[in-house]
Amino acid sequence: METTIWQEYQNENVTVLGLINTSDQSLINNFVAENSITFPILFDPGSSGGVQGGDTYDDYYMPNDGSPYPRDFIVDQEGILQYANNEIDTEWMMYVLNELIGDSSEGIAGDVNNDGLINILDVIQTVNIILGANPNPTDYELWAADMNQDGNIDILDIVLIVNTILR
Ligand SMILES: [Ca+2]
Ligand SMILES: [Ca+2]
Repeated sequence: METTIWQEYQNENVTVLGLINTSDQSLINNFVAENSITFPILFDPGSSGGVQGGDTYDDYYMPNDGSPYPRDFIVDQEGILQYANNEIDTEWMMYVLNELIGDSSEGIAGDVNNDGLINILDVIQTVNIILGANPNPTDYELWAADMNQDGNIDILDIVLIVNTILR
């Protein structure tokens, strides 16, 4: 969590919060020190003080056959839960995060329909966005169509996509 998620994504407006189900500050301090954690760790009100229970723990409880591994959740920009797991799966977490932040490494600028090729279909998709024929373009489509990354999708981007095709 520290290295794979927090170190990699903190500059992508991703916030990592730990929530430990104890109100015992020394337990939290030990955990932070032992694991070299730099993201914020909150404690769970309602815990009796040992590592058990707590208001948030109870609200988000997911059975996991007694595994000591904690639960991981990803909440999107709208406050909607997009991921919940009671086993560690950083690959899956990275996939979800990349989808949410529209990580450019997941696609090619100009490949608006995300089929791995830049061709006339992408020009058509971009024209559709400009003309409003695609009234709800996805974050990925908006990113891929904005070839010059100026925040607008317009004829300049079409020219750049066509240039890429003709190159
Ligand atoms: Ca394409
Ligand atoms: Ca543009």
